[in-house]
Amino acid sequence: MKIEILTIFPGMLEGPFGESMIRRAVERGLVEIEIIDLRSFASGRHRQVDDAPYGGGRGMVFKPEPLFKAVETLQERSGGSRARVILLTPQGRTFNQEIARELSGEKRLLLICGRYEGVDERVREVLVDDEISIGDYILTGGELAAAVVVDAVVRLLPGFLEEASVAEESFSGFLLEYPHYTRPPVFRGMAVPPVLLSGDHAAIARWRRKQALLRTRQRRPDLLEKAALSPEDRRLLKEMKL
Ligand code: 9D3
Repeated sequence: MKIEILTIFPGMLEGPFGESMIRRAVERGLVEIEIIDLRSFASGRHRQVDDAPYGGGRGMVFKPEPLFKAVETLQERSGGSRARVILLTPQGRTFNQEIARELSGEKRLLLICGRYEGVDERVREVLVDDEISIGDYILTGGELAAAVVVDAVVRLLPGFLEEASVAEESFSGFLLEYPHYTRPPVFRGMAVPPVLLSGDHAAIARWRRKQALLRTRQRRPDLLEKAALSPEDRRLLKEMKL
């Protein structure tokens, strides 16, 4: 996969991709990530990318020319394949694992990081395939949102995770995790649940499933409705309601 990211603040993205697991994925050739300064497509002495909104009002709006030039240049430069163009904006559909999965199937993504009050509407109409928000809170721009999207998508690329863990993730739907423990067996008087030390793998699996179900019901009942529950799961939950 190739991911291109258009931004007026390239420095905000270099950190997240120059570290950790995403960097490993780049080094292993699973993905190529290119951060492109939108200003390099702006003309004039000031390389202006934004301007005041027609009709008045606060703030600034991304001008159409640099974005058209950038997107058209990037699309044409890799002849043949066309990138899916995604605008990061508070007005987009809310990002989730299903969207991450959908995007992980693309050959090329071109992410545009919004800023200010937004982009000229003609950009949205002509250039953009998809608009994504990462949630209902206000950021200063789309850069961190782009980093979130890239992180979630790249870890789904073939070869990043063990195939088994990806399959497990999609199978379990979205239960919250069971509680985890590691050594020591007693820490400041707090003991690890004995079943985890029992060596009885079936009993451990049952205990973990039950904890995951209870935790999900308590904290995120909305997720429980979408989860694939077995008859045994439903029995456990019913039992724990009494
Ligand atoms: C003045 C009204 N604001 C809408 C609530 C306008 C506005 C706020 C924040 C316009 C742009 C921004 C910058 N945010 C993003 O570009 C952004 C974002 C976000 O703020 N939250 C969640 N996801 C995203 S994706 C891009």
